[in-house]
Amino acid sequence: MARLSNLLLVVLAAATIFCVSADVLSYTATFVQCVSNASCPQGNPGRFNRTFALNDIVSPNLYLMVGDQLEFKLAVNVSIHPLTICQNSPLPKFCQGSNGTDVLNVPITVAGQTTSTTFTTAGTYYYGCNYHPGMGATITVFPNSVDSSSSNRHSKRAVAARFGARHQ
Ligand SMILES: [Cu+2]
Repeated sequence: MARLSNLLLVVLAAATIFCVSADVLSYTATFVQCVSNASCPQGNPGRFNRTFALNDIVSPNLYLMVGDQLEFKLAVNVSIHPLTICQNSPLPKFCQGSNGTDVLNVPITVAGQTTSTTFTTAGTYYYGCNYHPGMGATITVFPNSVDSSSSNRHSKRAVAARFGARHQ
């Protein structure tokens, strides 16, 4: 019986640590003007000169920790620009043409829609338009190491906060 309660304590402690370390980073996404070879992401088609903005910041790179959930809330209709989160996308595609196992969320096109993904592995990921290149940016997911509660983790968080993420 004592052994069982010890096990329960360990499980509870692990769950608590996980809850503390994992965040939901929620962004409101819009689709805005950008300037070719300046504020537009690499590869952006000149005929559009538009890209996604997250919390009014033009296509920011995002920084997350393993276990974090990334959530996009679309505030505008983007019928021909499905907002997608993906992996294995060569630059400057930012998810253009991604399908199958490379798409990590349900792409969204209608104002009011929400979509998300939870990152379980460290690495480089992307978000952007599923149909066109250069309409997104990179997502860097850092390993959630034992010492991740150190200043290193806080500095990564500070970077994320600078880009207006709302931590829940
Ligand atoms: Cu597009």
